[in-house]
Amino acid sequence: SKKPIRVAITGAAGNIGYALLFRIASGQMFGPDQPVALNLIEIEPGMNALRGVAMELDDCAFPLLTEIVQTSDLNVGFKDVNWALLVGSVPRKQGMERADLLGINGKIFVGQGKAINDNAAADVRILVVGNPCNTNCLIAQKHAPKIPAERWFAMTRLDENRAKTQLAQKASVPVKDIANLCVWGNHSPTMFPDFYNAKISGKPALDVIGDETWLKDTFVPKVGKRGAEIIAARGASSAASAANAVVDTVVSLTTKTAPSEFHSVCVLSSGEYGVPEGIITSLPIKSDGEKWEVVKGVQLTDYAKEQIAKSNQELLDEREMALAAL
Ligand code: NAX
Repeated sequence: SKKPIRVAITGAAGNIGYALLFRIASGQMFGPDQPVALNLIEIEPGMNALRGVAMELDDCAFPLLTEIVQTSDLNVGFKDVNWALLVGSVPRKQGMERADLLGINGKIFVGQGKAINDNAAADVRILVVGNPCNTNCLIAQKHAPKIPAERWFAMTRLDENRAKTQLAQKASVPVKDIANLCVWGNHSPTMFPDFYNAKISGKPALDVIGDETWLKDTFVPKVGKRGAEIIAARGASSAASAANAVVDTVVSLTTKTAPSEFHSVCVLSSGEYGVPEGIITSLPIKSDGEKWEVVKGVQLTDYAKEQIAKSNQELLDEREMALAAL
């Protein structure tokens, strides 16, 4: 029988954790024949709730779930993990400056980076979800010298999925007919969902929608502010859709991407498309099932380049603030 894939999830007792764990344990992340072991990591105040979540996992009797580890000790939590999903982080509270938030989380992600470096399996891959996810990912990566830089990811797939649905609804087509929707930049309201390269039923989205003003002035801000819209309606932030995007991201990185498709993943930039080097920024990515690469030859309009540059400038500023606060 197959060796289980060991997955660490931080913030496992939180909202996203509650929507995510059951999907991993049921086989939706690594497939119906792949056993999984879950290393659930929480801070001390979350450990009680975590015990409850673990009991529920037990009560699902998932055939693929071989083991559940519950811990607040990072060295235990990241021991031998093949994937680390870093979901927990400290949310921004009223009166907290952006720099404070970057500083607090920066310190947390230094510790997590070191613990992953020292304990994880040789093939570990890391996806950061906890915000500010791009900069948190960069800080952790910088503190894990043993782990190749291409194993670090941050999540913009929820933004991609949101953008696809907005285009599908506008064009009155099923969402499966939308392709090549790359979100560029930071996972923040400055990200740019590139509608110019998006395809609707194989045709350029711009031709099908026929309204560039709507795309620029309604679609882009709608995607950027979708998180806030969900909070206003639900009284809590996106959880099931965020967990779904985590599953989608890992599936996209571990299976072969369809020939002309690509997906949005934040990776360490090495200067592709004129993006500054050394930031974790969202780019169009495809995978052969093992290795991923940045898709080449995507044409960017001047407007797109301007928007992407603004979002990447925000990442440079975040990096500076986070490093200054360490
Ligand atoms: P919750 O507050 O429900 O859960 C977070 C959990 O993390 C809590 O149980 C808390 O005890 C735990 N935690 C905090 N610090 C920790 C640490 N240092 N180590 C381990 N656990 C820790 O938040 P939830 O709704 O689950 O969201 C989690 C994170 O995802 C937030 O930072 C949120 O901003 C971010 N999001 C990122 C998205 C993305 O697309 N990249 C979208 C959804 C979400 O907003």
